[in-house]
Amino acid sequence: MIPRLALLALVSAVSSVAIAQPATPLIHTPSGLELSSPDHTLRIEALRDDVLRVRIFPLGHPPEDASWAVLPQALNSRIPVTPEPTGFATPALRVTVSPDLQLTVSDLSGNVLQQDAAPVLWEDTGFRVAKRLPLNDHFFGLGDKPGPLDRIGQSFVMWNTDAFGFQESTDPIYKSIPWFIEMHDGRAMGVLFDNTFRTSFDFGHQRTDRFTFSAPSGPLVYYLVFGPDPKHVVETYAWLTGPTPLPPLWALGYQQSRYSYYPQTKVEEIAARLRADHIPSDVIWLDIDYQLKNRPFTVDTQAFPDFPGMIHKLAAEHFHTVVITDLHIANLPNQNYAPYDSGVAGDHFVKQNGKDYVGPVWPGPSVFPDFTRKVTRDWWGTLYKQFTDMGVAGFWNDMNEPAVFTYPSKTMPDDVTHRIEEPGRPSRLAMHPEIHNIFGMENSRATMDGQLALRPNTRPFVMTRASYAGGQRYSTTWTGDNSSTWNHLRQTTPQLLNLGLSGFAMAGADVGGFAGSPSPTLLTRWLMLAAFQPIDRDHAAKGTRDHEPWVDGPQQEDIRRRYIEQRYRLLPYLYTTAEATSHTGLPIVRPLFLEFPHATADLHPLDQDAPGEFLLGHSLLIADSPSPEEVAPYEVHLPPGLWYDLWTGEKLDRRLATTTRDLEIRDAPPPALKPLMVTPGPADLPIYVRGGTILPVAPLVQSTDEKPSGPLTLRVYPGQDCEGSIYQDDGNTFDFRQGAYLRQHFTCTLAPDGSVTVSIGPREGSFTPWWTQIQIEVLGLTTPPPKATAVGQAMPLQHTPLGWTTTIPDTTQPQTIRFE
Ligand code: NBV
Repeated sequence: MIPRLALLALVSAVSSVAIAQPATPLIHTPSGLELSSPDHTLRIEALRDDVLRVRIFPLGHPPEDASWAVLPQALNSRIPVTPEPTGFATPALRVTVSPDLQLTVSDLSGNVLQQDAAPVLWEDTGFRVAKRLPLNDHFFGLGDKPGPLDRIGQSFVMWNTDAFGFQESTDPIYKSIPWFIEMHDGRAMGVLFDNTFRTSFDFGHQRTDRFTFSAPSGPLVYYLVFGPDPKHVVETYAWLTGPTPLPPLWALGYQQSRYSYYPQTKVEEIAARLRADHIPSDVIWLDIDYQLKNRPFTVDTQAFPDFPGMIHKLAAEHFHTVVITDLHIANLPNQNYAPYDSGVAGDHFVKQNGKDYVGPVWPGPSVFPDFTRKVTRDWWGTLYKQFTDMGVAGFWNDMNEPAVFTYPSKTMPDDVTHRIEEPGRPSRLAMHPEIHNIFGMENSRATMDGQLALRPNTRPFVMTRASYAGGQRYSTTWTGDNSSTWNHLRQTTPQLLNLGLSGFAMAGADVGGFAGSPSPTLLTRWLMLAAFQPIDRDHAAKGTRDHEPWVDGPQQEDIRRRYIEQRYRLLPYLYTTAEATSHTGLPIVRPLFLEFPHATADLHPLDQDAPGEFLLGHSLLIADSPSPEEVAPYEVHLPPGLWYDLWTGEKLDRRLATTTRDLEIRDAPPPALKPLMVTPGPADLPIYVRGGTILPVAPLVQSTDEKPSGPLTLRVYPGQDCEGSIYQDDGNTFDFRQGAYLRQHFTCTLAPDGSVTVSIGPREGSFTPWWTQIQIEVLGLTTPPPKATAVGQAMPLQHTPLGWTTTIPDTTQPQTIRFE
């Protein structure tokens, strides 16, 4: 057998000969090139220095220049390139092509970033792209597909599927996000394969020396997004497809759901108990049983005799209500069912053989809106009026793969036709296999746009189950019908991390598990962990045991409450992170490699050693056990640098005489860091704060409607590049766009004499926050500071369990406070 390395060398030698040959028909274009073989044309365009669009199409038949995923401004962006004999260069990349249309992309230092392994394989209407897979390659992304964080060695299919009871090995599940990040030696390259058909991905599963992506039909178009920093790749993906917008603040609160809280008295009882038990909470969810016979946009008035009154009462108790609105409209001609009647009047349903396609779902025989038409989306949006008028706060789009109770396909037949009628793209008919994977995304888009039309100055909250690349623009999401098992608790981490890398920053997994009944300890640990995930929503299937925080008695409830309270105290940090996400596209929860791509000696992603760990924003590291079902010692792999224990304030120096910057110099790989051994008790979850963080913390509230009473605390963890910031606004409207927000930046410096100076920067924006005082709490000081001074005045100092603190009035002006 030829060893793999030798094989790679051989393949590389063969194709470099091919690349060296002059590519006669090569045409240089202002922003790229075009090259034709006897039957196909390769067209490459540089959209930016670091973004290429690659298309290959049958000679003379360029594909439609349109995308459901990529924003028009990105699609139309071009930069001038420098022509070269066998390709071109941008200020970041060098592209070389061979006469058989193979492609090599390098950085300007000559590092090959990606290289075709073979010419494109064409078969009937389909094709396969094959790229070389060097050793030590790692792959991330593809949304919430289950399994380990790193996709290496696996293959996947994109076909949105109602996957009740999915397991780690189940594929496909609900979403299709054909976007992945290849990490090699700490360098990142992203690929968006923008084809909506049933595409396939193989990351060294069939052949260890190749990764491939293929489609049975549709255009061969993909975008290459160069880092080398993985954060830059994720940010650029947001440039291509849009970032997750700023959610309403309440969406970051604790959310209580079940299939189904029913009847009205039960809903009111749950809300009352949450308040009586002082479980901070913001949202109550209503599943399909609030409707009459499962018909979307109806209310079962027997079970809910005063639905609007209930919504108002919940709002008065500071609960936002989210209701489910599935997309299948009951097929009820002549029965005064308005969604059906108005849908038929506007010809809004998808067709089969020229007639409305009818398929069975929850309401029985149902028809399905044609969401690829703008007029249909606009009509769908109007259906929400009765609920928005009542004050329903958010909407839940389930079953939109679309799920249909026909077996074995569990979806619409392939001969269902959709009409694409979309501003900015050619109108035409499309068969279901082309539309299937974007159907759920377009459903959520219609819901979101509908909210914006009905309540133009309220930030919409939509949650969808199915989606496609770019769907984060329209909706938050969750991972569907998971199970109440320890494995599924563990699965939430890689699923939410990969979703975040794939654009969906606002995501959650059913807390406690949907199918089955969690044991008391499983539910407790799930509520503990989910307190640090973007969406914290407890949800359960019909017939399972109760899931609410109080169900297993006061001891368990106390632990659960403590973690939810911690989330609420950290809301200023969480909200500031979410607001940054809405500009940068960086996820709220992050794998370690995203912040520390060079943390290991051989540059493998640190996450591989630490499967229970993730970062919440830039500064907090959650280190759950890889086997949370037992109280047993495990290793915590802290990235290099200084870290502090969130709970005790203990300082952990992981510097080993190097700085993070040193570590990024590839010639000087860091020595392996020794992991920490921890054995947390059943009520403990290790969390660490990155040295150099200023963490904004609020007094506890019972809901985000409540104004915190007391000072804003700035918890200062001295370290390198010490800084922090806070963003605040009314939490609900778009007034921030007119300047009604507050943004403030903080820094700190640690002098060689041990004194710490904290600077509060100028305020940006016109929003008046809840605090009038700022408490500054400094951790990690080895000797107690004799005094604190602000504006030359001595301030009273206090010792807290975590460090030393002083409180100053918030003058709204920049201030400097010294602990010396
Ligand atoms: O609407 C009922 C459920 C819902 O609770 C769940 O979250 C969805 O994923 N829905 C699926 C339909 C039925 C599931 C058995």
